[in-house]
Amino acid sequence: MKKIVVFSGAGLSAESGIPTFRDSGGLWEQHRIEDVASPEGWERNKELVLNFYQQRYLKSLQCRPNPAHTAIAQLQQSFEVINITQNIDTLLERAGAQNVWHLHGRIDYQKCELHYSIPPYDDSSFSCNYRAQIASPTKLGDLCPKCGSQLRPDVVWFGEAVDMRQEYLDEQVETADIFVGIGTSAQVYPAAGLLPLFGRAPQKFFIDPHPAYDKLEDYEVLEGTASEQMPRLAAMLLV
Ligand code: BJW
Repeated sequence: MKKIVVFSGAGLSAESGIPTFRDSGGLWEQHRIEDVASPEGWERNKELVLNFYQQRYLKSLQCRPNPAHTAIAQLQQSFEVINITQNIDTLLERAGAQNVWHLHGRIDYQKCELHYSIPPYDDSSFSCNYRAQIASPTKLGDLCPKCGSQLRPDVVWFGEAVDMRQEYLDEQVETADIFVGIGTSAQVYPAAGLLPLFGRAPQKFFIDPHPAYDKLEDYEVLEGTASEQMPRLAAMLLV
């Protein structure tokens, strides 16, 4: 089976009703990154941060996978499909995608606020490794059952380590037959650093209505929204 690696950003879920970050009207126009997406913001005002993620958790429950998520899952009929996503929503999984690696965490998990990690990200590198799926949003006063510290959303804020699992990612880079980048401004590192690595894949596509990634010379750029272009691409690949 040929292998397709799909690297996604917020644009993949935009048409499901989940706002992007940097588009006009995006999340970072309405919230200060240093208040809601940094360890310093968390130390200053945990309730504000928890409210921000509570709203996003509840919103994500109302949203449904769009035709792009479904098309990506359908590719599994004929390909090995690896999803590497920057998104914290679980719409790919809800569409039926089986291999999904969340670089920036998951909205439906919580972890201990002491869950700081440094490479190589094995259990020994965590001060407290408590992490669990949630059925309701984390609130101030919800404490870690292991160490008694405040619980927080299982997401990666600026200045925090991204779990890159280098060996796993290197393997995907080396073995990808087809690479699809979709709905990302490619501004946030180290995630965006994967794009040049996947430039080695024999066939490459990039889907975005306003592609901002600046090394697209040898990509087939499908300019348009995820739900327009991804089903078309999947139909073409599945023939
Ligand atoms: C559509 C569409 C439709 C719209 N269809 N498409 C190297 C150089 C410079 C800086 C750095 C560097 N390396 C690290 C840094 C610092 C920093 C960074 O990258 N800063 C840059 C902004 C300059 N990175 C970090 O701090 C990272 N950590 C780190 O480096 O740690 C080092 C360390 C090592 C060891 C020990 C300790 C520390 C962490 C980054 C964490 C990012 N977190 C966030 C929040 C996650 C939780 C949450 O969701 O709240 O992740 S920020 C936000 O940006 C979120 C996203 O995953 C990420 C990427 O955004 P994305 O997905 O690209 O969205 P947008 O909005 O930017 O773009 C949307 C795109 O969709 C656009 O192109 C639209 O056109 C398109 N679109 N509608 C298809 N319908």
